[in-house]
Amino acid sequence: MILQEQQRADFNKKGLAKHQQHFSFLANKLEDEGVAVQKVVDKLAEFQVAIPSWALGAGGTRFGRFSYAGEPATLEQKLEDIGLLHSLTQTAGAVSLHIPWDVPQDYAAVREQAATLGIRFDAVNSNTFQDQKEAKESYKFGSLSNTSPAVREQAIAHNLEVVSIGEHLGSKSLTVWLADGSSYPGQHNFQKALMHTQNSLAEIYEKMPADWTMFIEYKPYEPNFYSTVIQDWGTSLMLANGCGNRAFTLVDLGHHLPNTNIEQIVAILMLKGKLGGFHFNDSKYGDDDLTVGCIKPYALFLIFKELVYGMENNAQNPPLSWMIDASHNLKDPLEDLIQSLEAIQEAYAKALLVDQQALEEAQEAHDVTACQEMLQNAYRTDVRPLIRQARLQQGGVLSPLDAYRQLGVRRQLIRERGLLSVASGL
Ligand code: RM4
Ligand code: MN
Ligand code: MN
Repeated sequence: MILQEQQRADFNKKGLAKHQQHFSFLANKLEDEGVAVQKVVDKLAEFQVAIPSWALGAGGTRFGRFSYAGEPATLEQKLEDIGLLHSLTQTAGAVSLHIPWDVPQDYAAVREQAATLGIRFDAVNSNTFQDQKEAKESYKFGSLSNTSPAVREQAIAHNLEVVSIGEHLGSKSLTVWLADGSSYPGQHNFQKALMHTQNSLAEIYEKMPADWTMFIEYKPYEPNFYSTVIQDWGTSLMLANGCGNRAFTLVDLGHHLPNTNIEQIVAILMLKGKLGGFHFNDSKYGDDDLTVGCIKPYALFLIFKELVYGMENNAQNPPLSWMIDASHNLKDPLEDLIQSLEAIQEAYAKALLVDQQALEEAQEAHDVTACQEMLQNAYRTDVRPLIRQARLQQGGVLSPLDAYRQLGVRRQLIRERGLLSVASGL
């Protein structure tokens, strides 16, 4: 299914006058306060977030998985869904493939389909947290950190295969997330596990093409419950430094212990030029993978404030690879992704409203109250007219969720794919 330009334009007609009224009211107010509104709108229009190839179907929990009617059964259908999402929001112009869940059969065809839909291939992700059919070695006791050289070799070879798949598609980076760790005291020699991981990552790094980057993800616990080899950003940074200047840390919002100050982590990594990737989701307790912004929108804004500061001040840090890493267990995956993209744009827009120079002056004057007020004022602004304006400018729709429902997208997908289609992935 493809949404035609005309369908989007017809949808927009209904809300256009109201939008223009809201936008000009907000734009005037912000311009009076010294905000360069068009610049903010352009930044919002440019911002693109990759969708993981597994996110178009239902996720699951360790207790079960309930497929979502009409979910995509093939990579082509997954790309089709991202195309729908992108045509509505104009913010999902990239896909992040997870291998071996989504190995393309026909590279040329997949490349062409993505290009037609305006989607580029962002980081490719390896998977050494599950055993693959007919694999010689098992990852039950770890992959890149395993005590067995044969297992480590298999895991290294898999990562390199993922890189070569990515090369066919124009990807330029590899994301490594390891489930490696231990569940019982005494099970692991912490030092050896880290050393093996460092050496394995270095081997992958050395063999990647010279224009590729590596993102190293960390996570404090789960699936192991006593220790994780790459448990925190410090360990990830250490490993990235050990590999070289094309290896970076990846921050996944759900991969922190409760109440961790993620914005500070982001700031320090960008200062060091070492923040490469960023995964969005939200959580109440652990790595809950809930819709972005549904639980802690203010925390997300504070994180974005540091991201914006870093993007404006830290030339030593590369442009980031953004990805939504949320799992959809209850809601329509496409609706859930629309909500996540909206929350990301909202937090980003609010962060762009912060007058960084005035904030710096207040910080230097030790005017704590003023500092707090500046952040809260930006956060309390209803920025949705700016986001709608950015979408409109790019050919998207004013309200993606309403358009999705009114145009009957899911109904049409069910008609095409049936009620019982099953997506590969989580
Ligand atoms: C992990 C991690 C990775 C994601 C997998 C599926 O928790 O967040 O980024 O690719 O899940
Ligand atoms: Mn992640
Ligand atoms: Mn995760």
